Amino acid sequence: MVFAAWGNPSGLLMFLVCALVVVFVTNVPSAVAKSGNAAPAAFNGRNDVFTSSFLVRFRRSVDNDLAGEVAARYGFDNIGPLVGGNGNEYHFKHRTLPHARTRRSITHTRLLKSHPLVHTAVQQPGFKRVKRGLRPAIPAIHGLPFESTFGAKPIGLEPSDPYFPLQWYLKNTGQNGGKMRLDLNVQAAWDQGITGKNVTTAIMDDGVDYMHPDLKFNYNAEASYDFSSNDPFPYPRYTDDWFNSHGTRCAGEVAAARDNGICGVGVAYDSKIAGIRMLDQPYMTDLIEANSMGHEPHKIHIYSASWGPTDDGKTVDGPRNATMRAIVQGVNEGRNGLGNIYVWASGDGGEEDDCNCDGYAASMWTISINSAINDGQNAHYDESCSSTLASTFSNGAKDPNTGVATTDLYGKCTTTHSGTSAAAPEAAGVFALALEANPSLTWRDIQHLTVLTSKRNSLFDAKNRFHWTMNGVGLEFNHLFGFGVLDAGAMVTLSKQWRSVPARYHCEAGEIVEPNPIYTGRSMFLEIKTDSCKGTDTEVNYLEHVQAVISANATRRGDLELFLTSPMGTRSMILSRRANDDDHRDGFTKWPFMTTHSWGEYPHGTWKLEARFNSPQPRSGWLIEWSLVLHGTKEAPYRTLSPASPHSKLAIVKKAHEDRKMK
Ligand SMILES: *[C@@H]1O[C@H](CO)[C@@H](O)[C@H](O)[C@H]1NC(C)=O
Ligand SMILES: *[C@@H]1O[C@H](CO)[C@@H](O)[C@H](O)[C@H]1NC(C)=O
Ligand SMILES: *[C@@H]1O[C@H](CO)[C@@H](O)[C@H](O)[C@H]1NC(C)=O
Ligand SMILES: [Ca+2]
Ligand SMILES: [Ca+2]
Repeated sequence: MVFAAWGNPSGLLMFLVCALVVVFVTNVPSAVAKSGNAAPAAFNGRNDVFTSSFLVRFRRSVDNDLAGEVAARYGFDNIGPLVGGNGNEYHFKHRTLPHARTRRSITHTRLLKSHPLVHTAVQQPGFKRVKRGLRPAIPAIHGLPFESTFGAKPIGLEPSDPYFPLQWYLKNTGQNGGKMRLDLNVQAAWDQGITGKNVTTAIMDDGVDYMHPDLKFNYNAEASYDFSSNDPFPYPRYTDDWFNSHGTRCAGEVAAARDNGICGVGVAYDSKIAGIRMLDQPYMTDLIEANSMGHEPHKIHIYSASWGPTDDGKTVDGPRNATMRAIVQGVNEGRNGLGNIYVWASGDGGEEDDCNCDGYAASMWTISINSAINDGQNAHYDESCSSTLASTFSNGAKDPNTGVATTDLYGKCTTTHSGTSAAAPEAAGVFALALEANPSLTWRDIQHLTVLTSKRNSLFDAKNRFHWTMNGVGLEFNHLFGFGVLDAGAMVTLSKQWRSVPARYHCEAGEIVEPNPIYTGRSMFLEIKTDSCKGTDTEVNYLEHVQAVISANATRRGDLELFLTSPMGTRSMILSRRANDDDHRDGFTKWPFMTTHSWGEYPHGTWKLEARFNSPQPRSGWLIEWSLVLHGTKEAPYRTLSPASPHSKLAIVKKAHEDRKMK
């Protein structure tokens, strides 16, 4: 057994970046999450190219005009300041360099650096970010009958919109072979008069058809922007295969209008949507991602993303420097200090992929959402991972036309939206309802509310691999679905009486920096014994997220599996087999594997890490480094809340917390 050395893990293994190797220093916000100390990720993917975009860092803060003059002198356009750059950092784009080339342009970098005000200039790598979901179908012309009942929205009455009966994810009556009452339980929220008023969700995607008659009155133009073509109009680019319908479909799920005789309704049909167009360009850059995620953080409450690194089951990629900084800033300072809510689609790589290898989905600062279909199974394209917090719905089981019914390009409606793409915006809509019910909820309150009010309902693993399991404080979780399906009614009810949870701390609980070999046929175990920083400023007694930051390599990375077991006995699969991942060189470098499964648990004691190969072939590898980071509170959360029923999750966790204190 190897026990952890105490102390600071930094500085031990900072090393070269080669191809997909990721130098990912764990991102640990300070106690009250105020200082935004993003320890950034630095990595270049093997397939990266170099774009015509440059990050220019000035020696001092400069205004936009001065930056523009400097840009113009060397043949660049000044795209504008970088979010989080304090007026020192600007995004320049060269006027004639090609979109993408395989080599850096030293000449252009040197030119920029020759200016006395310029400190550094970094040509931006371009990388791939893909929309989740299947290729869009061009909608048929639908001639659905409907009777309009304009006017008041009396309690208990269903929306009259023609597609509402098809929106089984809002109200499942068993239509199309679905399971009755397996839905988001939105009517129970609407019946409390909560419909998303005064809440804005940004759809970070390929644009939004903001002239769509079912969206235009809920469009928040002031909070919208087009970062793909640098103008205030995030309208989707036309293609004849409707490739750019993704954002419009996602927008309708959140905020399509009610009782107007058009399409269906959004989960939060009185809320606003902002369009942030940032996909649909030759290459993604860190600067575009960063500016998108940090756009108007006081006007935008929720950011919804249904895209990410390629779901090929072999990519290990995540947010890069500027993007990481923008997310941390959004969480710490956005919404006037309450923190922006980032909702993330967990991924469509199916069982071949693991969303813990997607640094956006696996981040503690995003809420990663998986999907279920209308009879309670997971969808075949769902990825699983221990960082998923909860689930919503994607398509129907049998009929491809029973996807998510929502708005489509050019004023149309669709019934075929699907993928975890379709799931994330539903969650954004539910969170918009919670924020109307209680506008002072913080980003962490939303996560706690999600854990406490999501339901197992009738969700199950179609292949019977992952079962519902109780964690150490009685919370049921499933590796596929997180804590279950969102329940809008329950979330709104609990939001109303919610008091913000106590301050959050991060405790560096221990680390093992010593290579340990792993061989086929035999599990390798490591242990870290921790008092979770007892008696220090960062004592954690009630867990939220847990990160195992790991460096490892293997003769075949995809055959490596990792499990983390908490002192209370909860076993999280933090890395599953990825059949397509044949990497034998890069391994993982300080990769922050995250689990939500120990939520609410007491972290003192021994944490076990198990590494093994899942392969009939002989494999070998090294677990090079493991550090354990615990996030949570010193004080018990939920103390002021009174559970509605002794069987509620809130009651169960509160009792578990009280019972432990008695001991
Ligand atoms: C990202 O940040 C790290 C650490 O601060 C730095 O070493 C690296 O060069 C940065 N990468 C880029 C592309 O700026
Ligand atoms: C709506 O939200 C804004 C800021 O997000 C706030 O200033 C305003 O008071 C809110 N209005 C209502 C009616 O709640
Ligand atoms: C894997 O890590 C071990 C231990 O650090 C090292 O000796 C070995 O060279 C690494 N293998 C590869 C392929 O990088
Ligand atoms: Ca409508
Ligand atoms: Ca993935």
